[in-house]
Formats: sequence, C-alpha cells, structure tokens
Amino acid sequence: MALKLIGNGLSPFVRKARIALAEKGLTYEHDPMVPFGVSAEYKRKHPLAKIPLLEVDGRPIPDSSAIVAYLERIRPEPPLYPSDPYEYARAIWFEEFADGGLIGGAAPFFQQRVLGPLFFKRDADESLVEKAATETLPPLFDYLEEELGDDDYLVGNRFTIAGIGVAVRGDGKSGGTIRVAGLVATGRPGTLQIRLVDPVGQGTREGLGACTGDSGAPVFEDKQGGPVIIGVVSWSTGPNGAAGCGGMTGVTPLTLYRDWIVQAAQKWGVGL
Ligand SMILES: N[C@@H](CCC(=O)N[C@@H](CS)C(=O)NCC(=O)O)C(=O)O
Repeated sequence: MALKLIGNGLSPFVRKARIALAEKGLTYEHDPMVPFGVSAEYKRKHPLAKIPLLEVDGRPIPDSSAIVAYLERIRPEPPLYPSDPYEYARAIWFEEFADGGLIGGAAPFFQQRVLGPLFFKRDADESLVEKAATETLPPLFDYLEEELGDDDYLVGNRFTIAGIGVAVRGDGKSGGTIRVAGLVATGRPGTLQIRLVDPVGQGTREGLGACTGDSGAPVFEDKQGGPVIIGVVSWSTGPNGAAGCGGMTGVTPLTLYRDWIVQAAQKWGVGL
C-alpha cells in the first residue's frame, strides 16, 4: 500500500498526521505543499483546500483527524486512542479541543509574526497577538492544566493522541511500558553505530526516541518482507546532543557481532 502525505510541516495539522505515521512506524512519501493557490485538482480531493491530505494508493483522505483514524485502523499498534469507552471519548474531545479551540488562540502568533512578514510582506498586527496571549489562550491553558492535574497524561496512562504535543516527558513513573517509535537514520548508517532521530524534529527538538532504561531494546528495520532486527539501543541524547531523551538514539548494529554471537553460543553449547 502506498501512502502519500500532502501538506507542509509548518502546519500543526500536518505535524499531527506525521507524528501518528511515525508512531505507527509507517513509511510514506511526503509532499510539503503549502495551501495557498491550490490547484483545482487538489480541491476535488479536498474541497476545503486545506492541508493535510493523505493519499492511499491514490485515494484521498482529507483532514488530520480522519487521517489518524484511518491509520489507527490499518496499524492498530501502538494504539493512539484508549480502548476504554469513556477515555476514548475524552481523547477525541482533547483532539477536538486542540484542533478546533487551541489552534484559534495559537494561530495569531504564527500568522502575524511569521506568515504575514515572510510570505505576504505584511507587518504583524501585534494587537491580535496581544489579544490571543492575554484573552484567548489563558483560559484554554487553565482548563488543560486543571484537567491534567498531577497526572502525566490527559487521558489514561499511556501515550495517546490526546497526549501528543501536550504531554510532559521525563517522569520515571512512565517507564516499564512497551512503546514503539518510528525513527529514521541520520546520514549513512555505519557498521559500528547507527544514529536514529525522530523524522519530524530530526533530533533538533524533543521528539520520539530512546530514553534512560531503553538500552538493549531491539531495533527493527522495515524491509519488504516485514521488520528485521538490525541492532540494539545503546544510548540516547536530548535535542541537539544535550543530555536527556528524545533527541538522538544510538544503536549498536548486530551485523558485526552476529557471527561471533552464534559461534560463541555454539562453542558454549547454549541455545539462542
Ligand atoms: N481540521 C483540519 C484543519 C486543517 C487546517 O486548517 N489546515 C490549515 C494549515 S494549518 C490550512 O490548510 N489552511 C489553509 C486555508 O484555510 O485555506 C485538519 O485537521 O486537517
């Protein structure tokens, strides 16, 4: 099945779809189209002329929420929505809260200070930014903080769509849960070491990746016949090589050691 995601990564909705694709470990083609002056052909696929749009073997799925819902069906693991009915409804609610509410408060910053000056040669209207910062956003953030309380996640006890972009990292309590992250290799992987990063932030900002306690975790490569174990996690960094997690994931490839492991096991008379 060929997946193609259309939409520039500057859009939070496109990033949402990319995070879901990365979490599910799905490979896809990416067309970083901007939604200005879109073609009639694109409008036939997405009558609202917005991004993102996912093409599945050429068939269009507009809207980030429809895209994530589709991905959840074709690749259920790791789940991005809880199975408990009430928690499921809460996750959908927080998704809508972000997509239909928070975005309205956050958009003026980007529209006025980035999009206007850079793309449309227009000065920022700081009154709109001020209004968003002092009137629109504070009650929305207050609500989120209240809902989160002292918990790590807004919904349930694992990483779900409701947590993407609003979860806080680095709490030991979140350890001990099997998680899968879809990462990409930086540059040309060597035989001594492979460095992996989140395909979205490329290791420059917090993203998916190994953390303390993940050493020894198997690393798979997506091959045509299915995933193949190619190495084990050996270290991790924070963004830009700083101490921490969610930046770079260091992997020791098994190619060099495989024969030695097999021969040593045979010599010692132990099974693998
Ligand atoms: N509900 C939609 C919102 C998509 C959306 O608003 N995308 C913006 C970019 S951040 C866009 O394409 N804007 C162009 C326009 O409104 O003409 C989704 O989740 O996909």
